[in-house]
Amino acid sequence: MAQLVERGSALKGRLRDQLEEARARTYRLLAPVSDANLMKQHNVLMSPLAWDLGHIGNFEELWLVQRLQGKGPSNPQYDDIYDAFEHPRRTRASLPILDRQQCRDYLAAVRESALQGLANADLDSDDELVRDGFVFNMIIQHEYQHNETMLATLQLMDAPGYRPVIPPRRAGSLPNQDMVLVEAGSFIMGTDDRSAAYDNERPAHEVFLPTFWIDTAPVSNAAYAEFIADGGYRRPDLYSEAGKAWLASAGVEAPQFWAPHADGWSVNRYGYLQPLNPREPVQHVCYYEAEAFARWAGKRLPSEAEWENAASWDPRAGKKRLYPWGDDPPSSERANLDQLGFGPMEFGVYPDGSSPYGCHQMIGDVWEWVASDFQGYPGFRFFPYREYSEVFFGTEYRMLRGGSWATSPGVIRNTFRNWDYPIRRQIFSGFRCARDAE
Ligand code: AVJ
Ligand code: FE
Repeated sequence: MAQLVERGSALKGRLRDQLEEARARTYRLLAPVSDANLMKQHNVLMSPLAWDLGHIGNFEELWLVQRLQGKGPSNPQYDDIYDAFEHPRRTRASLPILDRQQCRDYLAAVRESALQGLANADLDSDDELVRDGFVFNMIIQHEYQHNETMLATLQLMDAPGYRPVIPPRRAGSLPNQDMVLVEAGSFIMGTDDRSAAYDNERPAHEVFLPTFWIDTAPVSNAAYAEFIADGGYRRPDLYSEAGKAWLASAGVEAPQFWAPHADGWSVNRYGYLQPLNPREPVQHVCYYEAEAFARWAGKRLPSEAEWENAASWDPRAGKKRLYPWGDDPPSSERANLDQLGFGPMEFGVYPDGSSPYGCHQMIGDVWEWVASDFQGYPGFRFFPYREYSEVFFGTEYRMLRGGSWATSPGVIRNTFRNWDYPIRRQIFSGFRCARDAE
């Protein structure tokens, strides 16, 4: 019993620290943003940043104050304004959202009560909402996910709206386009973890996959520029039917934020032009561009199961890993995560981050489009609310795996599933390719 109690209080300490750390990150990201820019809708695809901020607080209130402690709403209007389903992103600027100071006060009041809820919670209880800290982990991960959404919004602001301090980068190399062979066999997809994993990652289940090849690295800017030079945007035959329709209507000829100049490409990062780095993974491509590149290269996109197998399965041990390198949490030696690098890293800088199959940079740098739509795993049960995953199941979305530089280490793992419309490019999305074995 003593051990259980100690485990409980150590876990509570960790949850409290992470709640505070997520909040500190939120405010750090928003600190350089003017009050006017915080309230403004910078792009129809994104919320005003102040909406994200208020929504972070309201989501915490709904779960850690109202649901967990049975308290009434601090202001019923907030539960409406910050309901993502009631108000699509493009309409959020016309809502009576709270300004910076009002948000600060609201979030602080909610947090005070939430921490009281944590102090009183029985993390060993039979209630699966609180057992092992599930609902607290959910709130922490929710704030991290909105941090990434805010980073996408910040990038869509006109200069001089946001000037990130970009840390020096380690020098990598130009990736070769090597592939590794994954022999036919079964692996365990998903997880049964009930403390941090989302409902859509569960349950763990066996999946058989025929032999396939997969790229050891995400597709580089260099390779992608070759695809463009070879007419990648002028050859509808490379695109799927849906991809052709996208190509015809989108009127684009490069990834989002690329700008042509006399002898090559620049990229617009946070409103400032930089030379395109050929050694970095390509980012800001939509699913259809990824699909077309793969066809051009004589390859295809991996399925979700192939991606997870290549990232997580240790065939010699017959065991699954939480991260490509093992079960240790991410560190800056192994993956480019954490939201403050403001871009992907060059190839080869994470030799210790590769998976047992030898795939690099599967976690961090860029989200990787995979050729699957969003379905629940066999035996899926929504928990704790249908609107996290279940309402998005179907063929409208495509999956993304592995997280990006803008993802927090606290909300990424081999089993984590992200999804978006296949036309979306403002997210930090790239891809790697796969191929059937002959
Ligand atoms: C998992 C990234 C698709 O942003 O719509 C945030 C995460 N869910 N608040 C989204 C989420 C509720 C979600 N994605
Ligand atoms: Fe949300």
